[in-house]
This record gives sequence, structure tokens and C-alpha cells, in this order.
Amino acid sequence: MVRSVRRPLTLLAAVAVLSACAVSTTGGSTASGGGMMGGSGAATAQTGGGMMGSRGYPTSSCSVPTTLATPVVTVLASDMGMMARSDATAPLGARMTLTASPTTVGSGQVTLVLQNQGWRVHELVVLPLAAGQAIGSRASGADGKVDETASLGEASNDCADGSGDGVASGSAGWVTLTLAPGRYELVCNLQNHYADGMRVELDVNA
Ligand SMILES: [Cu+2]
Repeated sequence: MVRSVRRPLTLLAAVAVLSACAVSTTGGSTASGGGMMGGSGAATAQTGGGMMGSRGYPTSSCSVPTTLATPVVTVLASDMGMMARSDATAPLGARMTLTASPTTVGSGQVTLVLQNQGWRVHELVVLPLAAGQAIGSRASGADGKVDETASLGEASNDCADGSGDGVASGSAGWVTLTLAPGRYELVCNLQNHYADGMRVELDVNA
């Protein structure tokens, strides 16, 4: 008797759990799809004049030239935010990242394209890494920036090549450099951005 009662209960519980899962999965994908940004939310936001894309970050307002020298390393800048900011201001502890793809290229000419998928202004500066030096190990100065006197070049011009005042949210910037074999640290050196996580290694093979 006990078993015959328990079994249907167990089944019911399983069904309930599955239902709950189904519901929470649906809810989860809606939330991770952007909550206020993804799916239908994006359509609403865009109707409202926002810049938010279907994946929860600003859509690019910049067309990167297709004639740039190859290989092209795409560097994505991301940060946590809800709306585009025209400045780079970030507190220490803000969550910001740089990712690169690919992370290894051959020596010689390489184009770095910074796609700013964050909400703040970002930039890309190429710094050499000494043998054994780990990325993220540079000390930030009182201005919240690392020493970039050894910079080999930067993509910090909004929707343009080379050096400028930073790449706006949703936009891009690029630079073509000739890099010798070695390890490099791609960083965003706006105030506190490096310390907040905006660095990624690029390896250049012989
Ligand atoms: Cu940055």
C-alpha cells in the first residue's frame, strides 16, 4: 500500500519538477536573452530609440572596412551596464572584459579590430609581455591606468583607424600593426578598466 501510494506521488513530483524546470528554463532564457534587452525587449528598446541588440549589448553603429590587412584579430570589449554612456568612467570593481579571437597569429602584419559591445567608451592598446610576465600583472597608477610607454599601437579612434579619444559604445576601432614574434597584452587603458579586467593575451608565432 505504501508503495502504491508513494509511486504516483513520486511521479507527480517528477512531473511537477519537470514542469518547474520547463517554466524556469523559459523564464531563464528570457532573462538571459537580455531581460530588458533581448528578444521582444530589444524590439521595444529599439522602437524607443535605444541601441540595444538582440543579445543584450549595443548594436554596432559602425561599419568596419572589409579591406583591412589580414589576419584580423577581433577583440570584444564588454562591460556590465544597462545603457550607453558617452564617457569611460568606471569604478574599481566594475566587471569588464576583453576577449580576442584568434589569440594566436603569425608574425608580421596583423589587424586588430576592437568591437565595443559594452556600454562605456573603451580602447585597445597593444603592450609587450616580458618572458614569464602574466597578463593582468601590471600595476595601475594613481590615475587608474597602467604604463603604456611601450605601446606598439592602439585602436582607440571611434569608427576609424589608429589612435583617438576612445571607441564609443556599440562602435568599433581598428589598427594594423607589424608584430614581431612574442607575447602581447591587449589592454584597455582607460581609468580602472585594466584593473577591472580588460586585458587579454595575444601570442605571435614566428
Ligand atoms: Cu575599457
